[in-house]
Amino acid sequence: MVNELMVVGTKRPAGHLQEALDARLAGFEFEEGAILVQIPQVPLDLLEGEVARNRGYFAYPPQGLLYLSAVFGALGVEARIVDLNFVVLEQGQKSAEPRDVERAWRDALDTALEAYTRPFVCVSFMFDPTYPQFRAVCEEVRRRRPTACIAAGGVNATADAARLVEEGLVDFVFTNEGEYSLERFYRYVRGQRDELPVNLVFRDADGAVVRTEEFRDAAVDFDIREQYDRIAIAEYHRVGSISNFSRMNGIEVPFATVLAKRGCRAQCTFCGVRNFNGKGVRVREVDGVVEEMEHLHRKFGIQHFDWLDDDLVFDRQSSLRMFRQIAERLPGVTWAANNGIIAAAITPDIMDAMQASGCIGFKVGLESGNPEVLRKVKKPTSLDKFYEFAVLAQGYPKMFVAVNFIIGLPEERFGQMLDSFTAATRARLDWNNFYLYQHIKNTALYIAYGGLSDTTETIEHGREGEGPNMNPVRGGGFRNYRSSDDVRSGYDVIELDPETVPSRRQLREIWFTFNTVANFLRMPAVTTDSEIRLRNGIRWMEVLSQAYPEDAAMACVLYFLRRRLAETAASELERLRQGARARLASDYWKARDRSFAVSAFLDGVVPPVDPRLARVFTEPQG
Ligand code: B12
Ligand code: SF4
Repeated sequence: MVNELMVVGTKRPAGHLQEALDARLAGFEFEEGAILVQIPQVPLDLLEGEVARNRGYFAYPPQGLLYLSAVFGALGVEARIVDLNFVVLEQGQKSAEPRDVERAWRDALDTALEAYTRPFVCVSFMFDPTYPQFRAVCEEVRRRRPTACIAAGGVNATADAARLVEEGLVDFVFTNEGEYSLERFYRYVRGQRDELPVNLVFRDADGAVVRTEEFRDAAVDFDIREQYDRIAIAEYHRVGSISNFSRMNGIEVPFATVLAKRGCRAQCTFCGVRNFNGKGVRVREVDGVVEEMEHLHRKFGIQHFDWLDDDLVFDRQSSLRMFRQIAERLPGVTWAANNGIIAAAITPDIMDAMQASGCIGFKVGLESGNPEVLRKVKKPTSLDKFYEFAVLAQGYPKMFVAVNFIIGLPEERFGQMLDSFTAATRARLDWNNFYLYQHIKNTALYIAYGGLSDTTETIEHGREGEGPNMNPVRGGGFRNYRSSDDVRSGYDVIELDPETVPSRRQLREIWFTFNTVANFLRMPAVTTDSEIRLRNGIRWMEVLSQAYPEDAAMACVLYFLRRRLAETAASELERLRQGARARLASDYWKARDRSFAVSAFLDGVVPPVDPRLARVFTEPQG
């Protein structure tokens, strides 16, 4: 493996930029030590102790920071990683009182800051909704170490770079991937190179935001094995999960993430990968990837991996080689691909190799069941290819397959959304994620429809969830639901004009109906003949139900599935049934039950689907 960073020629910069940079750098110290910070991913006032104890929040190891810390290592600068998300989740399990949680992360940050007088503080900022946490962390650093240089990087820092420096939250933003940019930055700071750093955004002496040249095609083969010593990698499973897949595997199973490729062959208009990572896909050496996994397995007891790749099976031959090496060198480990695989690229030999190497499940993105929408968003698949894949997947019931749909894309009509519902019920994959479209900065759709951003929503704050990534009512869970006259709900959504572009409030109800029918009333596990599928369905629903302790539909289906498997003692079944009944007692769930009759599951009956909706899909037989 190599840590060698590729160097490109850059024209000698115009004098102003260089002067501005030199003036900005003056007074900062970059050699004493670097503190690399992952910010809390959950808004502190919404952190729930029970969910934290159930490990229902995402606990992703800060993979980007491990890569950066490898660069600091190569540069000879001491670096420490502070994962404030880990700190917050750990504290949330003990006491989720906002005051206690806040004190915990501030203490952890202050302890790291105390180790240096003028550290170089690098803060990762991945998601727009975490801006309040990002801001609070930057302000705390400024307060404690006013002369420290603060830099931000990450997908959202890249998209919002000008704002962050204008607000004075940070001194520099490093856009795009950080390894090469950091190395170039240090060479400049150390006077080893005349050329300006790349991908750097800052303010000049007049307060104007300036940028250095953009570069997006850097090397990807880094050896980050030693960097895992800087985080409590063996402990992440104790504070949260990385996906419903990791939870299905058992919440006591230590997990880690791994990245084999950067970029994606496609360029979907709602996705920022191309703008962030650049064109094409850069593939790591297979040996390096598998050695990293072996290291994690042997040294830290990691048993389960999740890929962070955007295009995991790009380069069929190297993918096959990688899966085969994993099967050979890491027998018994499991893995999942929560970030999704391009369905059209999955061939039978890839499926075989995936299964043999320990894959327990993965997602694929179809996004829409409407051909016009698919073309418009430039999704690299056709409906025919998707259905071909869906048939293939039926032959591999051990791997739990979920498919992603987006509803509410700009200008998407209700009739087109119905096509997605039809595709979901026809494909009969194990689970369907219906996401409400959210504007993501730095994507082709955002650029085209920028003005829409204030009408869109953010997802539910870092809580693990496969279906309700958007709960009908946020913050208060299912407690504060109010029906309203101008929005159709339940099966009445089918009466909407197919040509209409639904409002955001209407979309929530469409989401609820699609989700309830496709994932609960007609979940394939409810009718499947395959025992493995039934067992997987139970595991999936069990872990989902822990992350959504108030959801009555989940509890009713779970009861039904356990009864179907006929392995649960009568007393335990009765306990489940009573639990579901208790969830159904709220006004919210009473209203929902009147629409969808989910409580029929508790009598051992699969609820019928209203014929108005049933006519858009074919009811599964048997
Ligand atoms: C893991 C992951 C998640 C995890 C959370 C990760 C975490 N930290 O907690 C979960 C599953 C929770 C998640 C959720 C979502 N995600 Co996500 N996720 C990812 C994923 C797959 C991997 C991230 C990663 O680790 N990458 C690998 C490391 C090496 O890269 P990195 O973190 O970007 O770090 C590099 C650079 O950014 C930079 N860098 C980072 N910080 C800093 C700091 C400094 C100072 C410097 C110099 C450099 C630097 O250098 C690093 C090394 O090159 C990415 C896709 C991808 N492959 O990156 C999507 C991605 C980040 N997610 C995305 C999206 C859309 C979402 C969701 C909205 C999806 C949804 N509909 O639910 C939600 C939003 C969650 C929220 N809170 O709002 C988008 C982009 C979002 C954006 N802001 O533009 C991405 C890019 C996927 C995509 N295809 O579009 N996600
Ligand atoms: S296939 Fe997935 S990762 Fe690739 S561009 Fe489309 S949405 Fe993004």
